[in-house]
Amino acid sequence: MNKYIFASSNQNKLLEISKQLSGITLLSLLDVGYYDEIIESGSTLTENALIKSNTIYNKYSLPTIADDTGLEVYKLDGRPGVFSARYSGEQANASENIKKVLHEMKEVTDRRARFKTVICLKNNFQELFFEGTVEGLIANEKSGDAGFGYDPIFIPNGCQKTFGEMSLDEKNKISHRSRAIQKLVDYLSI
Ligand code: ITT
Repeated sequence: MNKYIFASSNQNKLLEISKQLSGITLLSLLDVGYYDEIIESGSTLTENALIKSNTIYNKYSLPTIADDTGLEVYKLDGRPGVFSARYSGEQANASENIKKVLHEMKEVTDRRARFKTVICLKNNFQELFFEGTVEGLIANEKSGDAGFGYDPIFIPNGCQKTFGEMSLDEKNKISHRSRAIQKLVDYLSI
């Protein structure tokens, strides 16, 4: 009964949330044999999280959890935000996206930014959303190769190093995603 699908093709996300969600059976898209791309056509993180969870729920009729995350840089008016995955182009990879942010931030002294995660839980009677954020700064250059995505350029407030220089456990103690997932854990009482 306690089976949920995690509607993400990002294995790093799965790795990050697995421990916190050890009270349920979490199936990945690989586990259920879903290999198609889900088009994230929403204009907000919430809309995209809903698109992902609806797509998978409608196919498998199992409770589904989806995650949409963005990096919001204050001086870039909240960009890359909902466009984080394809910031430097449709097929962009993490290092190209990082390069673009660092370039845009070259002369900028106010380096405040935050990560935001919206988790959507979709089951047969409801859609619920759980949000988590972490505030920090954009580093002057990349540092560390742990984590994924924009981790090497994000220094959370109160820390002297980037997420890219942290172990999984260190990142999970303070991350946007772990905060959002904790709200889900509390809701599910698991
Ligand atoms: P799914 O949609 O399949 O879940 P995705 O990697 O496309 O996987 P998002 O759309 O939520 O997920 O991610 C938007 C971008 O933000 C993408 O480039 C990620 O690499 C990056 N990102 C997401 N979470 C991150 C995190 O915790 N640390 C650093 N970068 C992150």
